[in-house]
Amino acid sequence: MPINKIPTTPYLDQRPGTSGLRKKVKHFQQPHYLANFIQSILDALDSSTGKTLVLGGDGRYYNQEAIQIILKIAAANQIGRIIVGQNGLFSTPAVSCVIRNRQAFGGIILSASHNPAGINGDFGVKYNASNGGPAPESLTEAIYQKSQQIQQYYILESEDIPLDQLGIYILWEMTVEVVDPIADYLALMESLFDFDRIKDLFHQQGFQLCFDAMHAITGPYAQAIFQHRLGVQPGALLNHILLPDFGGGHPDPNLVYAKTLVEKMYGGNPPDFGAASDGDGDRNMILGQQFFVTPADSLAVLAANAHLVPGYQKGLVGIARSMPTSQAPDRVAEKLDIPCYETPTGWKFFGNLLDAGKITLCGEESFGTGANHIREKDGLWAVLFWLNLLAVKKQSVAAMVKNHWAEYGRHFYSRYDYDDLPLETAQTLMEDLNKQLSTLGGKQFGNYKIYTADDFAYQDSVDHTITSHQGIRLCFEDGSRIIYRLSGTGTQGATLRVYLETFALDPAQHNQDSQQVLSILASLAQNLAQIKEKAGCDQPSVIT
Ligand code: VG1
Ligand code: CO
Repeated sequence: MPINKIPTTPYLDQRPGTSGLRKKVKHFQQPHYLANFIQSILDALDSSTGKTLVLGGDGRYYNQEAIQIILKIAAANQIGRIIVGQNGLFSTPAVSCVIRNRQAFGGIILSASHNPAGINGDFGVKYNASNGGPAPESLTEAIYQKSQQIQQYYILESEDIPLDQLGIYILWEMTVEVVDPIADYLALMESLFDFDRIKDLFHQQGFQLCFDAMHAITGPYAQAIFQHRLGVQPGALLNHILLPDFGGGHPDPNLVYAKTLVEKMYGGNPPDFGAASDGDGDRNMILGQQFFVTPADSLAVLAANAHLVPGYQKGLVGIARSMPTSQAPDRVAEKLDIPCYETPTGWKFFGNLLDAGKITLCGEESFGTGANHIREKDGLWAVLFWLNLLAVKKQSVAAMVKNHWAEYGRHFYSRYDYDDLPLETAQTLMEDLNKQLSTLGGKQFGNYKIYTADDFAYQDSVDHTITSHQGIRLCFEDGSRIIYRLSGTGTQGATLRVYLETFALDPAQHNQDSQQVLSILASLAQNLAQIKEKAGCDQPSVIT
């Protein structure tokens, strides 16, 4: 079979962001755009000849075509074997699981995660290393450098592989194994959680579940796990049919975008437990009856109760959270007398800590929770963890969280996103904030006094690399914080994220509304950064 060497020229915009390369579908469909990036990944890898890669995506528009292109480029570049999910599908956590299970060299995930899909939506490509986790910064930078020098790529001329049929195929010298994308993942979940007990919760105790797959990749996984394995009634699943445009929705599981689920959980006669996941299945939102669990509270509750679940009964070695995530998990770590690490935003920073056995659980405010079973955040894992705990504790979600607050205090938390800002405006705003940093320390604003203000830099405790400019952090004497950073996952203009946090120990204050509690801090955040003056925004685009 002939291998074609295709001459090409670099695209200047192929630097991966927080989680891989994300662009509009049409941008990816430009001549050679995808091929350039895939060739750059393969060029950046050390000796990938003959090795095994895992490949799959969240099923969004362009997934199928992209997989066929990638298979042919991989074959032409002497990859030994590719394990691809049936129909080209794999959730992000499942790719991580399969890389680890089958000792693959790495994996390629096709997804733009929580970004909308469809012909006018977004597409993305991410490389994961042999630990199953997102490529570290050194590798994403090397990929980018290759993409800037690329002059040709290699591609096999051949027929497409029938991805709908399980089996083994040969593409020139490369083996393509089309596998069930759910089996390995389900087996891993069964090894961590007490499925019989969860089944019992549904069948003996009449516990009602509602899971919203947002027409994305967790649809088929939820059907296999909740319906077929745990026997919940089909009506418990919302939007579980995977569609290439994710039903036109925004596959981000939060109170704004998971509207149908939220209405159900806050309406009359709600189910006991509600949950949703994002486009590629690594995020989760947890709801009780008329009750929302913030992601940081969720991580804190899971950490405090982990010993009740089979996979974690030996206890935790440590936990980690991203810097803008609330400090609720820190309090649990303190009580458990284990370390709590603070990392920059993005799952890649947890990898070294997990590999070195320094942490068991970790999470981010952006609805990401995970553990050492894989090297990605894991939406359905978090849902199963909650279900297992609820089955053991026999309490409602709200009761569990409120009891947690009574013991540890409550961190009121919210994130304000200002979308679609001109890049320059957003960058100037951040630079101006940076210039103020040296004068902010010690300043008093009403009841809030800043004790430290900095531009967050992180030193990895394993490889000692330093990552700077990870967000502007204003820390107040009473434990409150305001954090500003720019998103690294958008595909259009810039998104400014403002994170707000304040703490109340006294249970008498715990039932207040978080927006109300945070309102003074919110105006302070807007004034200090002059968001209205500089960006012309009266209100954030999304509040979570
Ligand atoms: C966002 C979140 C971050 C998360 C990342 C990828 O990044 O804030 O916490 O790790 O998305 O999540 P940013 O740079 O836009 O703030 V996923 O589920 O989109 O892969
Ligand atoms: Co995601």
